[in-house]
Amino acid sequence: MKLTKILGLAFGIALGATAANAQVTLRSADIHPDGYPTVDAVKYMGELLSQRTNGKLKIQVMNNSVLGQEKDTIEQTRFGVIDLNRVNAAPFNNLVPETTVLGLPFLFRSTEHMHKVVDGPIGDEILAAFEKHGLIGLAYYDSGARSFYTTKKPITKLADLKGMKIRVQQSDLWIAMMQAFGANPTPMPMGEVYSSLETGVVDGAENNWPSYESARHYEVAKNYTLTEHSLNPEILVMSKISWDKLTPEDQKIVRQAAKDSVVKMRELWTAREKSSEAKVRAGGANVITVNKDEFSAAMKPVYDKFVTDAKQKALLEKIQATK
Ligand code: GTR
Repeated sequence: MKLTKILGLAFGIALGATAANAQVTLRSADIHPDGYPTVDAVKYMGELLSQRTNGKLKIQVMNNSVLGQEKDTIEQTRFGVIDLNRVNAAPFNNLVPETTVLGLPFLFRSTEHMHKVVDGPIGDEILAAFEKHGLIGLAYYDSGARSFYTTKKPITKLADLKGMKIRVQQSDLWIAMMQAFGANPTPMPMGEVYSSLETGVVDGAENNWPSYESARHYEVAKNYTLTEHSLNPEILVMSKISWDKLTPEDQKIVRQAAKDSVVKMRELWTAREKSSEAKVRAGGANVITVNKDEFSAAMKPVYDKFVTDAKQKALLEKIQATK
């Protein structure tokens, strides 16, 4: 073998060793169990990242709440202890007020409408608002429509919610929304909901089909009322501290892989909504349809409280005008 070839080989191995040393595994938090669409979408993003960086960047999804409940993991992500985090928009509301608009009750006319908004300039603007809070907004994932479920008294009309103790996510918007529905809001992390339903700390909660099913809430709260009051999406964020350690080229790859995982997520989500619905129906859930107009008519105080200045009003109009 020629000397240059031998040197070349040695150099290649040396380079390989350097690349191996520079390997980064990003830890990603999620409260959901194995197989939940958000968990699998971030795993898929990890595969894309690994392919596109020749194994330099990888993702380890630490789901099942092993890193804590959402509010806590958001803080840890801001401090760079957790690199990536997939959380619903609601627990971000108080930290990043720009996210609040996405959860407004009966705002989106359909999933397509929500996609149009988050996939366009409004979605980008809201993602950009994370940066000043130590987070990089990467992508929106579907979360379906949220509906109420109760342990004892079924909700068949708005008046049934009067005085009911309903668990909500830890967000001022969600507290105000429950009050406008006439209910008594009890904010708490998702991990406490099952036992709170079981022991009567709350009379009900609200969530999409997949979470109602995967968290087994349908076992203890059998009445599922299709109010479909919010299409609040999930948001995938990265710690700005972790982000700043990446080269600009790798940052671009991360952003693109996150965007590409959205396509996968939407497929997974559509399938899971159907299978979860089938599972809870088979499990004995009492699914109730209601006159949604009556529920949405009660939401004016929420809009009055959260859409106050000219900027927010203009944003709301832009969302409503999105075809
Ligand atoms: C789920 C969402 C979670 C969490 C949960 C909740 O739909 O995926 O991120 O926010 O709802 O109600 O706490």
